Amino acid sequence: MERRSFLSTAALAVAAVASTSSLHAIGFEPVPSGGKHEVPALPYDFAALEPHIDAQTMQIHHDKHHAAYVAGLNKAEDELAKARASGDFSIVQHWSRQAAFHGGGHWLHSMFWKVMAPAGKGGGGEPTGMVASAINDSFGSFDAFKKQFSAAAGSVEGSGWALLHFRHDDQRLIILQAENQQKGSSWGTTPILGIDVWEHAYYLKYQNKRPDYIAAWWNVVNWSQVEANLNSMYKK
Ligand code: MN3
Repeated sequence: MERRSFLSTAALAVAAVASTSSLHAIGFEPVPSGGKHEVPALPYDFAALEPHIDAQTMQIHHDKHHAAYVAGLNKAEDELAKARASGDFSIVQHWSRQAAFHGGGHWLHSMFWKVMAPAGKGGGGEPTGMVASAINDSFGSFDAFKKQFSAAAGSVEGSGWALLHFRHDDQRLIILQAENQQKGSSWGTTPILGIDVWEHAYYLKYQNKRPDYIAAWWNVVNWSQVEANLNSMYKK
């Protein structure tokens, strides 16, 4: 549990109030004690999100990009363990940054796969119940939320994410950007929904038309999973 708690804190920068079980619920796969991080299986086929996200993009994104973040996180943690063993911390800054970048990538992609589902079969539409209430409370309306989130996604400079976070201290929802996999995030918040706007997430199908990809992505948002993610935030 100590290792798991450390990993949660270091890689995810979540508030102490978020329990390990709640992190697991939103995509974080705890590693066995002493084990390595692993790429989680997609909960659907590569082609399941067609026509909104094409199969080739999904395959490369999951099997190559996500796998590289997992490898990078494992590498960074190995190197930090070596540094502790040798007492040589001369490049601890490098590996700390690598742990944040690759750890952020691993965690965000693990969430990303789960908050999507085939259009019309769990994906798309509008949230109901507690998610609809939380969005209305925090943004005024679903339409206002959707516009702000789309604008945030469209305006990420370079590679990154738009993320809907649960803020633990006042239990409100906020929208933040994350450049790369980690920069621009805040403290005491946990993402419960996010869209990857790295070019690798859309370029094969949409080329430079990021707004078209964002508009299509709403058709595959799995609001039931977002509700599960939000619900897990309230459990201590
Ligand atoms: Mn990506």
